[in-house]
Amino acid sequence: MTQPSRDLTLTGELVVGGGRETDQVMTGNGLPPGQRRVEGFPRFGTHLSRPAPAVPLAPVIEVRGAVTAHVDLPLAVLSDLPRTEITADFHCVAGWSATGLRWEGVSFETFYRALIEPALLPGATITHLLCRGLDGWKAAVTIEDVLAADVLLAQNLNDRPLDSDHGAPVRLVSPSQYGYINIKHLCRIDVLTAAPATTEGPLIRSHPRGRVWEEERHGFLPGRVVRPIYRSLIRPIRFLSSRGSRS
Ligand SMILES: Nc1nc2c(c(=O)[nH]1)N[C@H]1C(S)=C(S)[C@@H](COP(=O)(O)O)O[C@H]1N2
Ligand SMILES: [Mo]
Repeated sequence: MTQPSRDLTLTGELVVGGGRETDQVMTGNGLPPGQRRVEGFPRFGTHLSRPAPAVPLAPVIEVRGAVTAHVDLPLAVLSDLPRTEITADFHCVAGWSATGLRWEGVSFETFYRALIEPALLPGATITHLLCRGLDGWKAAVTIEDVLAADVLLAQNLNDRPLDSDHGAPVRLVSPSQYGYINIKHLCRIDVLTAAPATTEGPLIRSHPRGRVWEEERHGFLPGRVVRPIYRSLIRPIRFLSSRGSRS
C-alpha cells in the first residue's frame, strides 16, 4: 500500500536528529502513517525493565464473562486446531515498526468458533473481548477486529517458539492494530456484551480500536498530534525493556 505524498512530507518534517533518509523512504513505501522502520524486533512494553512472567507448567487461557461456565482452556488444545502462518509488519503506537515477522499459530477466528462460541450464554451479543497477559497487561478488542482474517494466537515467531521477550507461551497478533492490542503472554479472555469502562486517564488514553492505517493512536487526539510526544517515549521504553530481557 502506498501513502499519499502529503504524508511523506509531514513525516519528513518531523524527522529530527536520528531521522535518516531511509526512514522517510520506508514510510512512503508501505508503512502506515507516522511509522518508522526499526532494525530487528525490540522488546517493548509497559512492563519496562520487569522481566517477563514465568510460563506456568501447564498454561491455560481462562475464559470468563458472558459464558455459561468458567472454562480454562489448556494451551495444548491449540494443537488440535488447524495451524496457520502469516508474515506481517508490527506497529507500535509510539511510532516504530518491525517488518517481515513470520508468526505461526491458530487463527483467532478458528479458536473462537471452536472453543469460545459454544460456551457463550444463549442470546448474548458479544461486542468486545478483554484480553489479559500473565504480567497484568490488558486490552479490549472489538469482536469485529479480533475476528478479522489476519488475527492469530501465535506460538511461533520466525520458526521458533515465542521467547519471553515477545510473549511466551502465546500472544495475540493483530497486525492491523497497534502493538498494545497484541497482548503478550495471553492468559485470560473476558467475553463482554458492552464496551468496558476505560481505566486510563485522559492524557494517555489509547484509541479503543487502534487500527494502524487509520492512525487511531489516541482516544480523542488526532494521530499526527500525538506522534512527536509518543515518539519521544520510544528511546527510554526501549532501553528499559531491553534491560529486563531474559533472552
Ligand atoms: N503482556 C503484555 N503485552 C504487551 C505489552 C505489555 O507490556 N505486556 N506491551 C504492548 C506494547 S505497547 C507493544 S508495542 C508490544 C511490544 O511487543 P514486543 O515486546 O514483542 O516487541 O506488546 C504489547 N503487548
Ligand atoms: Mo506499543
